[in-house]
Amino acid sequence: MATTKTEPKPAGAADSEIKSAGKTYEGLSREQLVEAYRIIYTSRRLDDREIMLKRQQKIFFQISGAGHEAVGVAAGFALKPGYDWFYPYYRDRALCLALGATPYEMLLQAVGAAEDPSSGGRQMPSHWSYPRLNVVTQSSPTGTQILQAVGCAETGRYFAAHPEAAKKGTGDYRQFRDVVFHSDEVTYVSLGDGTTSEGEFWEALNTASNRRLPLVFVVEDNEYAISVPVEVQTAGGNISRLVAGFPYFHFEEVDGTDPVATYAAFVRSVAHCRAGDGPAFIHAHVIRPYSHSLSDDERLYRPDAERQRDAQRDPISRLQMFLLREGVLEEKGINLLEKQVEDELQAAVDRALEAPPPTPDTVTRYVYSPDLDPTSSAFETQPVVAKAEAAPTDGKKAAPKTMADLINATLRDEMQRDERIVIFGEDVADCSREQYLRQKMVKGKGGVFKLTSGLQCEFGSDRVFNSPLAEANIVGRATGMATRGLKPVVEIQFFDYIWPAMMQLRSELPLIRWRSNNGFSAPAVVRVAIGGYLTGGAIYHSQCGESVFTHIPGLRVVFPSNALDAAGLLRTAIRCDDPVLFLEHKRLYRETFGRAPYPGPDYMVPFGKANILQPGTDLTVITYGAVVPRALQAAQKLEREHGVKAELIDLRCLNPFDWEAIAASVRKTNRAIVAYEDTLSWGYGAEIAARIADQLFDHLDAPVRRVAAMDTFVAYQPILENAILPQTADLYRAMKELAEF
Ligand SMILES: Cc1ncc(C[n+]2csc(CCOP(=O)(O)OP(=O)(O)O)c2C)c(N)n1
Ligand SMILES: [Mg+2]
Repeated sequence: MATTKTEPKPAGAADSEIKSAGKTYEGLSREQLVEAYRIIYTSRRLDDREIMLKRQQKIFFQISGAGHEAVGVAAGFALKPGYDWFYPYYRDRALCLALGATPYEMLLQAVGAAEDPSSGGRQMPSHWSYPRLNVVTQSSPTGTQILQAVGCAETGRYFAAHPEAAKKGTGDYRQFRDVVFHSDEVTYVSLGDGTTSEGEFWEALNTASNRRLPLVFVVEDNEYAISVPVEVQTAGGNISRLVAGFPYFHFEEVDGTDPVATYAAFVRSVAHCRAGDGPAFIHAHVIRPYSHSLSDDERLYRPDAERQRDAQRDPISRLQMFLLREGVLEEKGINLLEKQVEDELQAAVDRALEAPPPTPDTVTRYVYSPDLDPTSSAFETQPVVAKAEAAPTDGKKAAPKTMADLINATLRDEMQRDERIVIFGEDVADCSREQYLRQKMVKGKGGVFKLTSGLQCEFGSDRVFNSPLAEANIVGRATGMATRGLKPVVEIQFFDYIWPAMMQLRSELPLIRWRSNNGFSAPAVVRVAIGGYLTGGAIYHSQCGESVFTHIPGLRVVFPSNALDAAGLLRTAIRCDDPVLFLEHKRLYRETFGRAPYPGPDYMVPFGKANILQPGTDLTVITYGAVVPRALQAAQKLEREHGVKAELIDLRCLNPFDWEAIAASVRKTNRAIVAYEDTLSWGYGAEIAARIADQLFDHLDAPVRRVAAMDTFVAYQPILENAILPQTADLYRAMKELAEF
């Protein structure tokens, strides 16, 4: 940042520049000030160009960074592209330009070109993603980037403490995940004033503070969220006042239309973060000289007088005046610079308009990893049962393990094998107050179902730890971590409480790869305890709802019914390169059904391969999860009593699912039932039934039936619970009727 007198004089520099060469402005040299003006001006004029293109219907959307440019330039100068990490929002055009993105690259996104480096024509303009600069793919839901930035900041710290973990591994996702980190790296995240109303913002502040993360929060306060003014969003109208109580923060409140003052605020904030003292919060007061976007007309809710008042603080005219006043540039120099920018932009627009669009045959590319296919035979291994367990010397066979045991063992084995795995969630640690464990005062908890028991004690508190009671926090941070090469295996305590994380699960985690055109990816594992049949679980500890998640492209959804499958599928989930929702039925955790000996540390089951639990010829039952043992009982009774042989298919994996196995079976039996625990209507079975009707119509001798829960909630009283959830008797009845049809 230091000025050197030997640097060439910028084009059009004033003569007085020679006299004051070497003078700096809060550390910014005169050359940097000229550069700042070039970027700010480029940013604004690029917005103007896009607005024109939109009006000519040559691009399809526009949202500007107008009025916010000085903040972007200040941040870009204070931070290092390709070294620090960036979670900007749509107004950060000037930041991205300052970091090294080009106007041409931005225009490629505006026209939706195949070569658009941010998304390959998949996202709207101003949804920044530049892997080479460490600018991480951004989306449209306001505020989802903030918790991911927390995870990103945590990752840099983790790798600094575990440098070995950053090395490439073999036989799993690590082959395709190069890790770069710096022990003093800083993460930048920005948002608008309106977005401070999102709960995830507060969750992020809390964790950043609690963990003293090197994370700079930047609130770009233009006093409006579309038409809603700041005093409606923020109690008292000033966000700085509300956040002031968070410990370890460095706080700045600054006029964000003044690049020099804003730069100084960034320099102090970044120094605080780099030194490891904690996060920083910069509240930058900016203006919004244009409407929210081209779909908005601000004259409907802002009077002229207010807009004129804002215009007085326009960062372009302010910096222009400053340069003239300080003698950095004369009018001639400014005109020359502006002309250069206009010429460059014209050339960039002309080129971008010629750029070919993506072809429709590419649309499914990068929904999942192109590198590692979890359905492939690479993920198919045989169980290796230790001799001592199979044929012990004392003659007594070791007791087979429960699903809970084998999930715990798989987590342990994988953590041993892969130092990039971190586990967090509510209550998953043995004991957050480590001293109690050290002094052997307590045994430790390790999860409300004890699935993570002993892992903190074995692998340390930076690899297994409790999260706050906030599900978006868990999934958002995991997404940020996975984007940078860690393998978070997080736990949602009850499926019933997954919904606060829904925005992250629906719109972020599974989309990172597709929306960035494979620029980034986030192969995290989210383990969730799901399901009913608990006798007293009631509404809020018994829910299913898996079809909500199988409806999300990009997310693998797994639902094992027995201990061995749980171990094999969880290992595949951890080693694969896609995000996975791993559903664990609470009722099956310790069930006698489906116990198995420990299958060894490399046992894997590929995704999308069903298990034919029982072969049959008369009808096909397609099911999964806790309905599997119930369907098995019903099928056995039916065979005993009526000689009907039902073929029982345990899907094991719901997305992808094993259509081949279903089709082969229905072609043989000509009758099909889809049985699942979730409510009947619009459930997982609807898709399977529709496909059978659509593609196997000629093979059917009877209508496709479904057996599922009633379309209501699971009640507390066991009499009601039994009536609501599908029971063995219901399955038996349906199977018998179908066989007789
Ligand atoms: C979760 C969510 N809700 C609503 C929207 C629609 N929306 C887009 S931008 C915006 C206003 C954002 O205001 P602010 O955070 O102040 O940022 P600014 O646009 O003013 O820079 C809204 C409501 C959205 N994108 N995401
Ligand atoms: Mg705003």
